[in-house]
Amino acid sequence: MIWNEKFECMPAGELKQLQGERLKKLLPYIYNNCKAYKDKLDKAGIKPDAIRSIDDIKKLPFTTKVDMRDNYPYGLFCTDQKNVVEIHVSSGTTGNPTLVGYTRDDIKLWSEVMARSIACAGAEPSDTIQIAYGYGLFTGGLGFHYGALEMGLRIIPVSAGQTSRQLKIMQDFAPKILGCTPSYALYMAEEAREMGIDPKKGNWKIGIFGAEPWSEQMRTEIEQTWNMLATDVYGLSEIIGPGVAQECPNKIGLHIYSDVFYPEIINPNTGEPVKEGEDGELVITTLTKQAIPFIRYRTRDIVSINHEKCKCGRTSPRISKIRGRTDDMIIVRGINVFPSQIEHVLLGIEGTEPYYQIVVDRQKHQLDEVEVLVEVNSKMFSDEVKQLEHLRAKIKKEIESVLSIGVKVTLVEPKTIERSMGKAKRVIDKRQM
Ligand code: DLL
Repeated sequence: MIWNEKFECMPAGELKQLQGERLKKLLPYIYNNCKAYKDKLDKAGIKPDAIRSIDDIKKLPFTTKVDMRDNYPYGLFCTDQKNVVEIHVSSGTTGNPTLVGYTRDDIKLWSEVMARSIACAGAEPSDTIQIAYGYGLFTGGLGFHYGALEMGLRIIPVSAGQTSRQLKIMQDFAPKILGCTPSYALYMAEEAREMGIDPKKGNWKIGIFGAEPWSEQMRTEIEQTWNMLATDVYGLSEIIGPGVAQECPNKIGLHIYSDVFYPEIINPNTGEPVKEGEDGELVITTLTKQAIPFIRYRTRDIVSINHEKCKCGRTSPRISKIRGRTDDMIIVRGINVFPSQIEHVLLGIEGTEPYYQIVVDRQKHQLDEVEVLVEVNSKMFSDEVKQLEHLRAKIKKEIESVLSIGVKVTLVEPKTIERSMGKAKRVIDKRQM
């Protein structure tokens, strides 16, 4: 079903007009309410009235994760904190996390776009949804919750983890819609088989999977294993959380809600737009958000875009599945990990060298495993085993507290990690997706 036909199927000309009007309103709002944005626009020599239509968006400067870090925690807010009703954080590159906030209207917007997404996947208000995305500072659980509530689905808010409990719930309440990361869907199927449960025998209709990259092969495997239609949902905390774009059952790209999240695809090196259909970095402007609106936010996700009307009737443009990132961020069990976060920890610990490698692996149908290889200096290496073990435990504890996931830490002898003449290869990703 189409949740909001007016906006999702709006004729191209009308949509452009609406986007232009929204952008024209947004500019004075950010200029007058946020010093960081005002400074940015002044520096670029742009006054809010320079924006007359959506095409003028190209005159505006980009916003990046660095802006978020430099203005942490509240510098990019355009509203008083008393109007902020919820905050979420996700991993930043070093030190500070990325903080995002929502006003009551922002939560309404989030509910709306998530309802559009759940409906776009093919759910009906009478369906039951099992939400196995994490509830908490991660936006997955609550984002799905708000959307399902808006649509009127029956919600089972299990959150992520506790797999045997998830499986019991599936058997007892026979939900039709499953929301979780694609890798967790495969892991749960494996556990089900081990417990003698046939995943095919559920009452499933649709899965809504996202928060990490996944391939067409994974899709086929999930669809066959669970006997359901597997659809892709995309989003990022900065923009709203999940609900930025979603596949319909035709599975030919993710519909991006461009009446509220205006997309551009640029060459990440030049900042210039790429041709329709070519890969580039997705840049998003939030046209109606209040707490922290984003002007031309560089997502670092690589996609292509297609503006043709879809067979489902929606005119909202479609982005391809995420093909990669322009930075070195990896996603482990749905959590964003930047190698620089690990580097930051190591720099603060005596006895280690700035040489390390992160090995990510996934045995078939198991959860991702992370091993961090850390080179120790020669003085440390000649020390007692007890001391080395103490160092290892300390590194493990600190990395785990920064990343919020379990890691294995292995200390290696001085000069064993390959030196590089160019960009150091910090991450070895052995996962087959
Ligand atoms: O992952 C929001 C989300 C929750 C999306 C649940 C979908 C479902 P962050 O933690 O801020 O937000 O991570 C955002 O995750 O920039 C992408 O690199 C990646 N990502 C999100 N969805 C997909 C997807 C949530 N469907 C970052 N395919 C984004 C590939 C994805 N990568």
